[in-house]
Amino acid sequence: FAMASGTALIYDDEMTSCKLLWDDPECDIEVPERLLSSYEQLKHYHLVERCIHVPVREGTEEEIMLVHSSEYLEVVKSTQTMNEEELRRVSENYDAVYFHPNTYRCAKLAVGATLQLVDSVISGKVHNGMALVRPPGHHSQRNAANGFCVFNNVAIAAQYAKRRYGLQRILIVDWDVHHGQGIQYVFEEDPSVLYYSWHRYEHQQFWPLLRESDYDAVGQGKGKGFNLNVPWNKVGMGNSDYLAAFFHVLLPVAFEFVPELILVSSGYDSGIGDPEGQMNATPECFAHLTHFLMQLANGRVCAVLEGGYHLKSLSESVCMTVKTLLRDPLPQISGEMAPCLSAVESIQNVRAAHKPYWKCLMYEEATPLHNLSTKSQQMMEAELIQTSTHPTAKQAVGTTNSDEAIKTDRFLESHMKKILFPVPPVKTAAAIVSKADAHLLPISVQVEMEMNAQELKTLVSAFDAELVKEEKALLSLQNVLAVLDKILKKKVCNGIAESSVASVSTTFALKHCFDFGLQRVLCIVVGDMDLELDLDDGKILLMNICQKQQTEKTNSKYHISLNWKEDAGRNNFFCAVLGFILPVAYSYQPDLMIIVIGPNRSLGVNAISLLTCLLQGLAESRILVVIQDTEIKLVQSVAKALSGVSTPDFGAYAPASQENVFEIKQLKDQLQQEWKMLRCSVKDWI
Ligand code: Q9C
Ligand code: ZN
Repeated sequence: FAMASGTALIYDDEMTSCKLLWDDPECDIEVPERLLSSYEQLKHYHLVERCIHVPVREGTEEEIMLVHSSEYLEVVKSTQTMNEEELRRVSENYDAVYFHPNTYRCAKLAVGATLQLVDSVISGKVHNGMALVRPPGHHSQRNAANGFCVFNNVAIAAQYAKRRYGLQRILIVDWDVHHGQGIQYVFEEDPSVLYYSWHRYEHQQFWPLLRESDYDAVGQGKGKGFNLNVPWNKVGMGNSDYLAAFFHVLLPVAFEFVPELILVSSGYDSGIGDPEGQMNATPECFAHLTHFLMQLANGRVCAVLEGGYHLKSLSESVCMTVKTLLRDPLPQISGEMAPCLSAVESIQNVRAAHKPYWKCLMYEEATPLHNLSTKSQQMMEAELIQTSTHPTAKQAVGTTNSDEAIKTDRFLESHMKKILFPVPPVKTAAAIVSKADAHLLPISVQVEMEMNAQELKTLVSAFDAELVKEEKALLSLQNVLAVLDKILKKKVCNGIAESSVASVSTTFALKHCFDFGLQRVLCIVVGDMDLELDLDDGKILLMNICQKQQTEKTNSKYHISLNWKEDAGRNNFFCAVLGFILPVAYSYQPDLMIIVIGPNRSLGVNAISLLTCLLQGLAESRILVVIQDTEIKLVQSVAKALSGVSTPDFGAYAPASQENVFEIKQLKDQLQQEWKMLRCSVKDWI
């Protein structure tokens, strides 16, 4: 069967034709330039030409009425012919809304653009895509416009996908900085739509000032457990806070939910420099968020623009999203990887509130924190200042908002130059032992060694004089070196090498990495293998996933041993990957990853592919996979994961065994001081 490929981009100039006609400081940030500058920047990075252009259309009345009342539709329709005076009067009936004579037309196009995207993705014409629309949608309600939103584009799209295609599970991820209360209201009692939103909340002091935006709004009736609110009680949340919320809240629940389609309420007012959000996430953060979502729902991700009011931050973040949808390797995420106390507190609260509804949270301690004393709060804050430097909100002292905005402009200008890198022309290289199997791989490059035999022998004998005499070992080292060399020289992004002596090959490869000048290599070993490595200097972080208890526990913080026995037929390794391996890896920030699959592996093919897929957010996606067994099914599956030709189907979910969960819990407690992204509870802060 042919896998859908390609990324849709939906945009039409006409959606820039509505704008604010009078003075209103509440609404003056929602401008046509939001779309224009995003599209310009996409052109600048040559992303537009790489996407499949899908035309917009108007949403029909019937489609709009999947969410809105006919009375409200008539009100919006009536604004087409109004004069300014009348437009002002209608606008005043709603909170933070303006109407323009073209608003109705634009709002219908915004709905239609969103539905065109959904049609393209579900029909398999494209794999994923983005719709750049105005006006935004997520605040609008059955009978009301609200917060610049007229028709609820994403909510309509979810209803449409259910009706037209019979979808049974849709995930809506709302990463806009505001709570999409409009979406929450539509699906509150609906277990077929899982709604996730994080938002600036500040204990209900931030707009829209609603009690029901807090973490304890979990859904109602049959929909209990299908509404996930992560309220941010402080401004200044950044990359590590957002990633922590993904690792510890959204992703475990989403993997358990098994969505068939993902709609993203893709607002970028949660990004750095935004005047509304006052948060600190840099554009590449959105690449990482997008990448994680692409591992679900067979990669069917539809991103639909909501907010985002700092033009430079908005447009760079839009580009990061589209670039990732196109499957480019990811830029390394910047900043210290440690969520702040307030973020961890919110995360703990949502996890506790959702414990009754999700198996992945069933062993959670049921302690929401709202009753923490001020005293211990203050103690924890003091502790926090010592343990993690966290960007605080920029309180503009003696500066105007526009000074702040220009500062962010300059910051982003140089930041993007630093993080963007030339993308290798080929993504995946492979060196496999039996050439006959090469055609079974979903990739075209079978790597040939560039180094001649003599050079190789010199290199190997410097490493181990005995090895040179062994034909088979030599071939293995050659395989590994050939692929590694291509990765280090950035001719490919990642690769796979078969080796009959994985342990020696890995030691050899690591040495080669440091000779090349790498600072940090994350080495994940699956199976039983003894690697003789010097782990004191922190240049290697060795994580061993094996079945048998490691007898002598090393005391190096750079050696982590995870005992994991995958129960037959159970698909539950993702709780280890999300709750443990990824947080540690993101805390470490490697320059390269080596995954070694040795003998007696305790993980199945699916689990290994999952690991390979999810780790691609790190080290600019540079991964070398060394496989000892010549097991073509495993090689094929890993090659697929690396090249991203298809998102592996991880199968139906089953909860992890109690032993496995406790193993993770224990390791988390033990290691969260060192690897701070592991934090999802504040108990050890007290
Ligand atoms: N004094 C979106 O981002 N601000 N809408 C109201 C009240 C309204 C944001 C301030 C912000 C609406 C799609
Ligand atoms: Zn917003």
